[in-house]
Amino acid sequence: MYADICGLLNIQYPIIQGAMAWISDPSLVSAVSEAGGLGVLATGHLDAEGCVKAIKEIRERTDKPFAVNIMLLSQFADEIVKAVCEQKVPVVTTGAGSPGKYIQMFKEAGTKVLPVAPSVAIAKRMEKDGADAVIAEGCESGGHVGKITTMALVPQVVDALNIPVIAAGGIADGRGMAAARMLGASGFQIGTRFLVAKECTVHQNYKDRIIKAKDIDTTTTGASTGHPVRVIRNKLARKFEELEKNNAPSEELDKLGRGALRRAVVEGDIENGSVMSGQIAGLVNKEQTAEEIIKELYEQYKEIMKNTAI
Ligand code: TUI
Repeated sequence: MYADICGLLNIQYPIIQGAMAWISDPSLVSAVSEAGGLGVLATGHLDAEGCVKAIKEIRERTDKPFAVNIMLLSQFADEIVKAVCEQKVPVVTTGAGSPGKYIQMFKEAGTKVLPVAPSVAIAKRMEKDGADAVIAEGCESGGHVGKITTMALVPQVVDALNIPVIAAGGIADGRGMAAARMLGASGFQIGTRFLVAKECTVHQNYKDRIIKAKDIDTTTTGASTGHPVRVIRNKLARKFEELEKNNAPSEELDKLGRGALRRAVVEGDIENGSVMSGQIAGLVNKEQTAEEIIKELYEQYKEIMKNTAI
């Protein structure tokens, strides 16, 4: 059941930094990879040219393996896939759709493919399409989420698949990693905790809001569009809730959402912007370097695993 994710990805720790659009840029990605995890570049806000520039910047900062995330709803997904293959990026993760039609291209480029799957059926399809491992992501995650919790999703995906499973959603410390390991996960994807890394260039207001967050501070908006997104509840989220309660047309919701993530990440407007965050934000309470985060996560995980008895 357990697989060697470190061997598969050529990394030191089985810790994968979750891609966060506008947020996981070369600064964070290279810091995570340099510290022995897998840094993942988000490209949901980039075109192919921006993506290649970011890849080159990562390579100037580290010679360790890293990944590029392809947000499959992006209008630039086709050209980003082409660029990623040309650049011979070692690993891709995908989100918000199925990467099936690109898998052959990735294989030819020698790129490992780790799609996010929010259900057993989707995970099985991804295995059949040739994924190297899947990221089973529960709805505790920040950003675009499925319907099932990590606790329920991970063991069901593990049982249904023969490829390694990486758990995501609700993990921010060694206890979460150990719990996911018990469910059969071979690796751990962590987003919200890395959002407050010192090397993360997100606006300070965004970091401070995550550090201040309590367990019940997130909500999901946009379910009526088919793409529910987990965010910190704020003025924008309340506007979404109001529109959805009144069955507003999806164009109106799209208009409200346009530019909202950039507003929070770049401008620091955490009331009118989209502050995407996982439910575990309540556990994230200090800024540390990516290296400190990884070392602390792994030490805690190792200690728990060593002392685990029935
Ligand atoms: O993709 C994410 N998280 C994201 S993407 C994003 S940008 C965005 N903004 C507004 C609306 C939508 C996206 C912000 N956060 N996580 C991975 C993820 N993938 N979550 C759920 C899925 C997913 C959903 C359906 C993966 C595959 C899938 O397959 C559907 C199918 O039929 O193949």
